[in-house]
Amino acid sequence: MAGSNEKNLLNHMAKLFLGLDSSTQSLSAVVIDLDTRKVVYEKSLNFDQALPQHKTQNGVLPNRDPLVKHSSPLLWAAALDLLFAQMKKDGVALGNILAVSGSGQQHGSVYFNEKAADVLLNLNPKNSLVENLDGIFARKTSPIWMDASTAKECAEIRKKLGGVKYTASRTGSDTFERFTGPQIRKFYQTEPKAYDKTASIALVSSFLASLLAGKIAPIDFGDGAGMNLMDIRRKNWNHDAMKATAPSLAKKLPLLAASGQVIGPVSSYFVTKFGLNPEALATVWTGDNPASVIGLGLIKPGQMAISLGTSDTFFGTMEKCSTDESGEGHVFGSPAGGYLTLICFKNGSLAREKVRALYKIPDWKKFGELVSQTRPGNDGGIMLPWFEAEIVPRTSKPGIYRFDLDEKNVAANCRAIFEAQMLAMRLHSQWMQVAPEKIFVTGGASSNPQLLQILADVMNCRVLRIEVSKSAALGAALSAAHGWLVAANKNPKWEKLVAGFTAPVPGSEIRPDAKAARIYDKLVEKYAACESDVLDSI
Ligand code: XUL
Repeated sequence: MAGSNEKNLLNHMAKLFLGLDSSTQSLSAVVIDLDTRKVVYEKSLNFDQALPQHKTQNGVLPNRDPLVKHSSPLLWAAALDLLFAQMKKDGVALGNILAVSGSGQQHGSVYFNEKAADVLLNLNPKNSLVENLDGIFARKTSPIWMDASTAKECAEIRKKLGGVKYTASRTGSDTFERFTGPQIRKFYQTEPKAYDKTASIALVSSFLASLLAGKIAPIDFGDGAGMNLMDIRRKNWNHDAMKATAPSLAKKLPLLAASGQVIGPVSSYFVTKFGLNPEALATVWTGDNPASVIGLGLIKPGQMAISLGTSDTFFGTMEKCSTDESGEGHVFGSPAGGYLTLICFKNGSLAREKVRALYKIPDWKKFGELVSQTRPGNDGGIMLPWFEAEIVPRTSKPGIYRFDLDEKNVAANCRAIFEAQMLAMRLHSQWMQVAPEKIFVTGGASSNPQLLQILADVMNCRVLRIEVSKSAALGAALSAAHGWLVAANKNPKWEKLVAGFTAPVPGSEIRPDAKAARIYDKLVEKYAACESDVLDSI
């Protein structure tokens, strides 16, 4: 428990808000006290460990096709039950929670049949969520953001919409394999009968919001923009995109709404079973990246952050909607209004972990020490660490490529993977045209000072660590508070709301080294040439 602040939990006047985050590998909860501006509780539950009966590996169901990555909506529902039970056991004052919001891994989709609405309305607290939800899905599993099996559907939709530039300017992004529209098209083409039986399509975020609200929840403008189906400027479902994707889609998509908007009181399932207040509000959820923008306090345009998580993402707040003509980056709606810009690299932590495992390095401290034994620029050694099909640059063929880099040199390979990841980030973020004076960094690998120095040097920018291990769940809790204040006509200001929750770690600032920065100015060109060579040859 953060700070073991029992007083806050027991204080009956406390204004508590719950934020949940259903990520690729875990479900997390953060409870905040708005008056004391403190996180009073946080907990994470790892899917593979807590729910082994669902047979996931790192949150993904095994599949013979390396491009297919699905997970299970029942796993996410079971995790929700388990986490609420844990919060009750830990003495969280669930009766004092005024509103709940959440975030989910983006793009993943859930397919309800016509029974779902009724079942959601009548969730029986005597049974588990898994038992309650039996028979409400038109598709058993959910394609998630790691899926790369829809290249054909992407090409078809892009063509119908008039090419990369038009698709991006209309929906915020070019078509991407993991985006929900191409995934829906594949489902419609490969399982037309099951598609016909689909009454409503949810994202991971809106699926879990539906359980909490006891009714089909809206999709928000942040997560909705990750579907290639929403008009990014008008923030409504785009007719041409729906038509290019699958028939009768307009009937199957829920409403669009702002995240944090009140859906209604929480379902009585959670009141009876776990002691939530019957007046607590269920609100609209968003994607994990939009929620992190709030959790990290990136409210002002131009504020940028890097999250070193399962995927590495580079994102920030943008005033006007400006899309990437080359089609690599994305624009999503921001929960704080306006827009957020993002690029996503699939080979983040999992790739770093693979290198660590490959060279049998016992822990990240040792990994960092090995990096210190090498020089910035790695004497020209470069690695392309595409352990999984990569999103940026786009390739459906996994592979590890080394240039002027000896496979047996352990220390050089440790430096090489992180240098490659940061060089890719620098190269592929040029379209954003942002020149931040500082970058906030978060996520598991951000506790490693050697890696942060590489980041500062490659980006030639000051780097500050924000120690919010659960930035998405915190952002969701703040979103719940925002929604509750709006509903109470309190006219909340985002800047005031996030203040105090998200200060950078004191003394964590890392400054770029001018000499190293010059080395990377050159190396980025070699890195770009290596990328092009490999992409041309595979
Ligand atoms: C963003 C993306 C990932 C997931 C990870 O577009 O696909 O960052 O949201 O959960």
